[in-house]
Amino acid sequence: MFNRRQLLGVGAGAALVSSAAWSKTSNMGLPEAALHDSAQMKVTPNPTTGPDYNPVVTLNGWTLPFRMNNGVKEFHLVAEYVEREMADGMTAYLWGYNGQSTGPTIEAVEGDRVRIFVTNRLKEHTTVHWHGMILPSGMDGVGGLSHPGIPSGKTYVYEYDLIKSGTFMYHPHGDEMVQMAMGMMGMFIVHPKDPSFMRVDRDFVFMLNAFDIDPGTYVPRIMTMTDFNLWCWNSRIFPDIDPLVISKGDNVRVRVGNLTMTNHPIHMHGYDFKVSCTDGGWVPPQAQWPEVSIDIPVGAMRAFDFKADHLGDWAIHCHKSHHTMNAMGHDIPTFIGADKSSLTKTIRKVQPEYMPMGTQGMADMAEMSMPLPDNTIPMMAGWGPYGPLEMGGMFSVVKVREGINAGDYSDPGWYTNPPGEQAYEWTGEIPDFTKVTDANTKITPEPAAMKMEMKNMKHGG
Ligand SMILES: [Cu+2]
Repeated sequence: MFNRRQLLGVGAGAALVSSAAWSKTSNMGLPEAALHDSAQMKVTPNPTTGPDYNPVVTLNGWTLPFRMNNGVKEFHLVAEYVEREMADGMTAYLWGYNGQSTGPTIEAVEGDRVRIFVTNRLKEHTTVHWHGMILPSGMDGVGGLSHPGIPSGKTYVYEYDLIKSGTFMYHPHGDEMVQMAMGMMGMFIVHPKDPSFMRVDRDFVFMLNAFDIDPGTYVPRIMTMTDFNLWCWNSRIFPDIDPLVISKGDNVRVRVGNLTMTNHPIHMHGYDFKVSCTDGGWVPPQAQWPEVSIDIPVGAMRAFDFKADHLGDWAIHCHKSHHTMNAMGHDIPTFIGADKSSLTKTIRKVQPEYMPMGTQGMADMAEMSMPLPDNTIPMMAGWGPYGPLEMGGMFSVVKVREGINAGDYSDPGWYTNPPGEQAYEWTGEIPDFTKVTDANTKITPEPAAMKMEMKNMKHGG
């Protein structure tokens, strides 16, 4: 424990350092705290100062503007309470930065000196940790270790040199469990100083995050550890995650950060791709390895690159199938193969419209619009050109088209498959299926292990 003298000593030292820093930074006052209060994607124009780079595109997000002050790139992050439309019909009361959760993407260039003002508008202290960055220990943002927590209402200044390019994140390291469960996080992209190094035409970025919000409520349950019901990209769920719009022939990068409490194997259809960047930095071209799914570990970032040679609408999603569902209760009994006919008769005596569901699978849940509580969306949602997609959560569509202008990310609609390039129904003769047993009417045989156990019980074993 600290004694009073040590506390005073630390306080006095900190005050000295901050007043020296202040004399360097005060001449322009605080930079404007830019605000973005919707989930509308905002495309960042190319830089007009410093080395050229191709700005990233944040799905359902935006990039925080900066100003130059004597050669230092200055940003202003505001930690605050926000409302996030997670999908049409579902809003959450979260904590975030500059109007939204997830927070804005910060973009800068290798070699930049950045000065990031962090204003705390929460009612408890916070900090910002710059995840993956190589920086001075006192700038690392671990409350109580690197510096005191930023008290409510105060502004702290983080200032350091960006000595390496790559894909990074930021998040609080003060009451971290609560503040991250409430949605405080964002991506930090550092572009290479050499504009031609690892350059791509389209550079998408999103954060994997998760919430547990009961249907009809607005505030996440912060004590949930694994059993979340909303699996998000940038605090957004399918069908309202932006598509990844690409012009045929583009070189494309997708960068993903994971601040959930489990790993997510992100799978993209129609392509193989190469892993180009990890938490630690760029993967040299000769060491890049091909994948069609890339596991994003907890607290990690991965980027993968591909050349968009294949036209079409290609699904991109987490391959844990429960993570492409919305607002799903996980303690629903399984009805596969169950005979609900007598139960249905009983229920229909009091509720004539009752429909038995789930005995042949759960696809019927996506086709029927059932009454829902306010402020939630169905667990399987989204309609495509050929019917329900039966997806939710961590799912979007990569849309590769001919001749999309650089900088245009607007949704081109659904892909029209050329003649002869779509699965079709067989209309010739089909064999007689009457002798084939319907698996769902068969009584499931008791597994051997269960039989053994029952036998043991009978024998008192
Ligand atoms: Cu997942």
